[in-house]
Amino acid sequence: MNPNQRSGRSLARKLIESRLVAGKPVAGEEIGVTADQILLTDTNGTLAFLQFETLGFPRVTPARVVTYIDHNVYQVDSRNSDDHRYLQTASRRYGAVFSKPGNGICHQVHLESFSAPGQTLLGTDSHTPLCGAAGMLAIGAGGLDVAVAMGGGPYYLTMPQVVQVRLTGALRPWVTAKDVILELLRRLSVRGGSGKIFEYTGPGVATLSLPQRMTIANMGAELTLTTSVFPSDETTRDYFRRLGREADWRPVAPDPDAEYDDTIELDLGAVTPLVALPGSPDRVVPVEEAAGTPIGQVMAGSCTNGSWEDMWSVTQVMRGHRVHPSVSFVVFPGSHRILEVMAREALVQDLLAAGAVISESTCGACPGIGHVPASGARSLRAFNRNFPGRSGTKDDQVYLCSSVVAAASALTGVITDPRARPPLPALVLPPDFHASDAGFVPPAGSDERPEVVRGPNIKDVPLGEPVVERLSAPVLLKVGDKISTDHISPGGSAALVFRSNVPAIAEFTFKYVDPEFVARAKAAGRGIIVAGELYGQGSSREAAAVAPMHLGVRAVLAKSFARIHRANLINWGIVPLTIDPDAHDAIEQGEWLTLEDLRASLAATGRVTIVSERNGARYTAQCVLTPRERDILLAGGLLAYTKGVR
Ligand code: MIC
Ligand code: SF4
Repeated sequence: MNPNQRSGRSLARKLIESRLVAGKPVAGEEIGVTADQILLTDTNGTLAFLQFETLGFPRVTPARVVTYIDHNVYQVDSRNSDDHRYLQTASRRYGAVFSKPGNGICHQVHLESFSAPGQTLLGTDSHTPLCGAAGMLAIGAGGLDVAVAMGGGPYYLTMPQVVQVRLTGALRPWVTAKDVILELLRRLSVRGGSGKIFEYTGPGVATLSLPQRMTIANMGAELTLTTSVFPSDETTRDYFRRLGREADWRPVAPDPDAEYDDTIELDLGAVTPLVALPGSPDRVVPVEEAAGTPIGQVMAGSCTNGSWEDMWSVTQVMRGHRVHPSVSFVVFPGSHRILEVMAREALVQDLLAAGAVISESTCGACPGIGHVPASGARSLRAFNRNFPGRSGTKDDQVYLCSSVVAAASALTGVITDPRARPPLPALVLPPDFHASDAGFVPPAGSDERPEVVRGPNIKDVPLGEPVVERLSAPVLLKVGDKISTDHISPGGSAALVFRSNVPAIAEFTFKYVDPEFVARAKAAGRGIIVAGELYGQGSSREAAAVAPMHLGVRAVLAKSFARIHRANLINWGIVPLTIDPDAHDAIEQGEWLTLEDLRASLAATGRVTIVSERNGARYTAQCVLTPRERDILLAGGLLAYTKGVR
């Protein structure tokens, strides 16, 4: 081989290099990429748009920005509606398409209506990687990072390792794409994808439909992956044709001799139906082990399993049968388009006849909005997350599974292995997914200046404080491993309604972990949190950083951090310090710690000395920052930094 010839490039690398504006694409180094497309939701997106305005941008720069009203759709009073009206008027004014409530869940709708192989997508939601199923580089981020990208700035991230997941074989009857991603969670745990992109390769890829790829790419978020990517091939093209968007399709693929940082082999034919036990998406067992467990509630849909294919397979199982008397069975189609096609193809009537409740196309029960389980009841969900309390019930027991396990169990009232049933008929795709586009509102022209309406629920965006030279503060809370953003800032309608109102949402901080936390933080004025591995896993919600910041939290000492949450902490001026397990064991809740020479240490080596006021013990903590991150953090976060340099 010619020694100057470069080795083949992975698809992920090609996508990154095509939009690279800063840094070198070497794993572990900071890079900046531009976003061709942006998606915003009605939870994190509200703060993101407020921040976009605070930063003073005149109009969005990327060619396609879409605001989705999909999470906070059930309104019990005017507060969500206030936020929706703000988002609708801000979208119109600043150049974003607006997707109305009920038009569908952002990821599903975005894939159907806007995804474009070869382009980049940044979203205010952690499941943005779903569009990686169509050959996009699709990444979830916190609201401030998205606000900057909306103004045309780069999105900065650490160049991930690119791991190929080599698929062979084909799925057997009753085994689904959901079982594939649950199998990866079983093998690798929720930490397994940290700092990585999974690129799916091998002959098994061609056996997976586009919706199956969507499920896998979507739920890669639960592995803490930066994103997942599939090639765009003839299967993708066929789906785009049915969507009426073949013109947006183009092939993208890795080079045949592409090099990867690592390889995972996965035989699709060896995967079996799986269930995640309550508490974490990686507590995965074969369905046989959970079979027979009584359940009071079954849910199918969400951004993970809300596709046409999921709805079709659920209907095949339900047709001609009745939901078990002790079960409440609710179906959340991923988009209005899917619901419209379900009506056209006569799926709706079969589901209704079986006793299923068909919800509006929204996130609904997934982040705890509506259909909250009774206390002590078990809920089986073809969704993606089951962090404690997320359903809206304290001490909830949420199991995760595929759509067909959900449907089979809805009929029996217990978790059921569907493999005893005759196989489903072969999937029939409708000839086209043509549907009304009445759910989209286009932006105003750039020469128009329509009014932006802020209702009383919209409060000012707070500003972080510069990092102090010497931080002396109590440990407000000590927690263990895998604390998710659902633990820090819970879902549920009571809390989610305050995403544009930081003082109000701060009252919910760590509600299910320690109901006294907020009072303790307020009394102390300043404080520190001590945590274990993967602190802040899960969602991209900024509330999990900005609310603690509002309550005086100035540093988090953790064994490790999840990517998006670490970025959110820096963007809000909270110092994310890594400590070793011995320090975690030794430090006690309630004791005072002093972080000596904090500013100077962050500016120099990133090595910070911590002294226990209780017993004089000294620990070393580490905060490895890029120069950009360091300047932002020291200034008190991105808004404070931007104000300072203007
Ligand atoms: C989630 O699934 O946890 C959410 C609700 O969609 C969040 C977004 C949010 O909390 O605003 C996410 O995934 O990022
Ligand atoms: Fe909505 Fe649930 Fe998907 Fe989050 S995971 S975007 S709450 S459906």
